[in-house]
Amino acid sequence: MPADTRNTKAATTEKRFLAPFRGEATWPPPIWLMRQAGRYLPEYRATRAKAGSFLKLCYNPELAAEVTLQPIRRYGFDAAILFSDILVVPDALGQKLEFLEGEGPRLEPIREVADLTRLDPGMAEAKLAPVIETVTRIRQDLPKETALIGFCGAPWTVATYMVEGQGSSDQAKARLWAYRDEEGFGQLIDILIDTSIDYLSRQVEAGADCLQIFDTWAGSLPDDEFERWVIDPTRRIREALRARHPNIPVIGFPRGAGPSGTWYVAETGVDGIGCDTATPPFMMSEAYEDEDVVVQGNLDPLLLVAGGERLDDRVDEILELMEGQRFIFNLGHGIVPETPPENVARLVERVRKVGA
Ligand code: 1CP
Repeated sequence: MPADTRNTKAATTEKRFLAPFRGEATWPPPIWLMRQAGRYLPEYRATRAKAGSFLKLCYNPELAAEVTLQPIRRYGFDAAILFSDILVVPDALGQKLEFLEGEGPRLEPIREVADLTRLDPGMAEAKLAPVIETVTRIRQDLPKETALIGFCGAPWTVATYMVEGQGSSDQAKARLWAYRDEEGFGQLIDILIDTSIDYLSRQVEAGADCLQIFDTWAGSLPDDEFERWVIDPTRRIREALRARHPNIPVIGFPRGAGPSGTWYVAETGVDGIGCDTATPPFMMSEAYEDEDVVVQGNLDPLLLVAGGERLDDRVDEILELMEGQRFIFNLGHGIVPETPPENVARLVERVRKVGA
């Protein structure tokens, strides 16, 4: 669809993706997908093989920029997301990270306050320099109508990997440390808050237009702990970024937060709320109406594997539900490697057809 047939409000902003953050319910909604660069794309697999390993790919500015741009070339999403991983932050702090083929990340666990001496926050800026260089390169090569999203993991979620030493289903070791030694665990969270503020600021200075904070394991905490380890750190990051870069919107993704999502939005001051797959329709369309926030979400990534009419029907339902609101179409979690690339094309085409 040529740009001049889009609604006039959208045409007033150069990057359609940013329109909802300026108060415009632009339609069709902007679209990007979490993990839009990844193993489901053959060109990603080829570039990753060239890099040698996933982590080497993350630290190679030329190749990381290339995989960031691949889904933009293929699908013309309204936003690109920096190709990296939330776990480069612990790696940069000095906690050795590896990705085992087919198994996921492994870190030398940090289990108590004494282990924090193994971290060296002073090293982080230099170690993350290649990621910032990636942002600079993406910015140079990205079409000017495409926004660039920078990101980091939220302190709570990153801490769960640092404490477990790998992914886990219940984040029990981090939760237990936080109960047994709130002050000590708080020191780890403080290090992550400070490092994340600097890291995100530098992504903005290198060209990011928007930031997303991934709190994948926000849903494992009861309310007091949710406030202490999810809301409070995110609010501190949000406030510090506002002071440094007042016009850069921040999207929070507190996966699994359920009804606490509205509390999270009200207290953290995020500009956008990423809704997970389980967020019910009434919450998507009504719960955030009184908050000054852009809603993003929440198609089930498995519908993108299934494809066909089930996919089409659900896409239509989400679009009908959210029409007239400040909305960004996305998945409720990341694309899975089994996704047929043609189903992604089908989704993008269907979203772009509404209101055309
Ligand atoms: O084999 C491969 O090529 C590695 C697969 C992969 C990819 C493509 C991993 C390993 N990370 C990524 C990229 C990635 N990770 C991005 C890139 C931008 C994008 O296209 O979206 C982003 C934003 C992330 C963020 C990330 N990493 C999160 C938060 C979001 C989420 O998915 O919940 C988390 C929890 C991670 C950790 C991680 N990285 C990779 C794996 C397999 C995991 C999960 C580990 C586990 O819990 O078991």
